[in-house]
Amino acid sequence: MSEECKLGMTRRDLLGTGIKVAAVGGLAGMTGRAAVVGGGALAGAAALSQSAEAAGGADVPPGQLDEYYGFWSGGQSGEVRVLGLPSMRELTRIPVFNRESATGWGLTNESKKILSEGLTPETKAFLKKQGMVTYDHGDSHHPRMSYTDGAYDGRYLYINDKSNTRIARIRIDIMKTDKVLEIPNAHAIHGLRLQRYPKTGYVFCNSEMRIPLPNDGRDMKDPKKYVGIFSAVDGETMKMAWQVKISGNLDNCDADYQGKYAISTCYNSEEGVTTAEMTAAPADHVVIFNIKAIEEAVKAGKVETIAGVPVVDGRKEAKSQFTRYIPIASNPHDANAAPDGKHVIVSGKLSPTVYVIAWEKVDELFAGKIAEKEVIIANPEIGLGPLHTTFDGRGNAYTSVFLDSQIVKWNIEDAIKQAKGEKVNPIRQKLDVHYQVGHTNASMAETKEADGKWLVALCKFSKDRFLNVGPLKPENDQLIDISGDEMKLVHDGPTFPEPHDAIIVHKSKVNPIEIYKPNDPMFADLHALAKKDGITLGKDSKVIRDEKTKQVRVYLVTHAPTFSLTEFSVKQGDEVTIIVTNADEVVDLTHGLTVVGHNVCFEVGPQASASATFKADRPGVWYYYCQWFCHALHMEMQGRMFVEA
Ligand code: CUK
Ligand code: CUA
Ligand code: CA
Repeated sequence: MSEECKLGMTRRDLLGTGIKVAAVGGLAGMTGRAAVVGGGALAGAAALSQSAEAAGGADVPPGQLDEYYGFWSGGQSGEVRVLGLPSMRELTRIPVFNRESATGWGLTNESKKILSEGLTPETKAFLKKQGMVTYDHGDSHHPRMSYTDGAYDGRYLYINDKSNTRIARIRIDIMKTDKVLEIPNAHAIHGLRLQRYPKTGYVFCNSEMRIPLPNDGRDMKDPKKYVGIFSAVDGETMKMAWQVKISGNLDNCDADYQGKYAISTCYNSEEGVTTAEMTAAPADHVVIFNIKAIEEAVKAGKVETIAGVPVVDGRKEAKSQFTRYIPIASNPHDANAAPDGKHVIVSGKLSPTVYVIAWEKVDELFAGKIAEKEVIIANPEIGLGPLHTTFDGRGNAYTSVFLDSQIVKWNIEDAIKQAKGEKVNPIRQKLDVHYQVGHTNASMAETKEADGKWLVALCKFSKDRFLNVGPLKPENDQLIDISGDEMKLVHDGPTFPEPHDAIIVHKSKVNPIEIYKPNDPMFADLHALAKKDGITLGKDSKVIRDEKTKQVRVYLVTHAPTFSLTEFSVKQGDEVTIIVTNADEVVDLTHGLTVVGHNVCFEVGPQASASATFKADRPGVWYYYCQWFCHALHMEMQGRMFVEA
């Protein structure tokens, strides 16, 4: 490493070294462009200040930082997006269940390992037959950040994949996915929420579809024999903790602030398999899970073990101490725990109402003192198609109403008073959104530190709000200022399909590092490999070829703007692994490795290591280059691989 490349030196400093300032102009243009994405390009200072006024403080002028992070589900894109709020500028994307070209997610050996090691043996065998090591896509819905005592602790973000029955964990310190787990015995993980107290703790996830257990060809035509499953995963180890068999299916879920209960909604108590069957009954239910009772049964070994997971029977007919079934009008959608720690709101969907459930009544229910329906202490009418509810920490709830295309603000205490017969109207305001809103979430509302400043409405359709981009239209994530008495719409944000859900986290909770630690567990395998090869990762460059196995390992080290080896040779038919370590200790000085024509392309951040393996089967000269703008001489950062026939 050169003298100037010391820690603390900025990327801009580095870009200027040994090159005329004019060459840096391109980079200034680049950062300028990035600042506009999603934030609405504003022409001139006058437009800026006018807009800031109209935006009610939502405008974040160039050069200023946002106050909140937004973690957005990427829906069927399978990723997580990170936004700054209130500007709604997109800051980064975190590949999770998808393949990602820029970072090499799903291409590098390290990411392939993360994506495959948590799959069940049956899935691994199935994928192998397809010539794959993991799935190439995911359908992510619910991003949630880890808690300690009901507040965000900034360690992890978890998210589900409905399409392939997985969950994933993202490390907030580096904003990368570090674990992916397939949930056995389940089918399509939809609802995902976290244990809030004492900490996360469990990741609760719902199997949305019911299947025969085991799902091996038996009982296929007999849906009455299918089983619904609720799962708890240990969020630290990302291993299965336990599962509960339930009646009906499960949609969304949440957990309380005391660490006693989880709750899931069910739209298919009918246990039907067609829309007509699933909507036939006038009522469905929510299931409340007694965590302590389940833990005790697991500890005492009073479980069935299915696919290695301890499973208890919480079905209705089992009349167990594990679950209670609360009747709710037909096809409810979400259950959202209020930051007051006392209430959880279930949204009716087909019913125009929401249900207020009191956690302390749930204590009484499990103690056998009251009947199921008595845990519901209010049932205010909200509007047509209530789906999700969020909170401002001042006693108000905000429910997204899909059919009416509105966010409805209402007061929880007034709803309870109304239910007791008092003449009060809990509805505070109905605000039109554009259009057909799904999830809504407010700043810090998933925690006891809900601060009631901003709310997003994730609208499923944008219709006339944006320029036409063909048949596939963007969705519309709208930002609403909820800090005053009245909700004010301040921003329209077009998004690629399909953010189901998002959380808004104060920046004080999110503290990523700037430069990788070379001994990060992410690179442990590569350190071990290098040691076996008798070299030090990140110091030595070497080409090692095993004549017997025809395996080649090429260790490259990068120092802007060069690779430590500018050529190496392999033989046709060799299995080549290229390991790259970025030795630069400069903030934002990312390099990459692309091998032309070989499906190799990945990112290597400062002090990171990464690798990819391929078969060298095409004789000739193949260039490799750094695809990440790293230096004024970035274009020149390249080398040649000779594949000898
Ligand atoms: S679900 Cu998509 S709008 Cu998956 Cu949380 Cu309600
Ligand atoms: Cu290194 Cu571009
Ligand atoms: Ca139903």
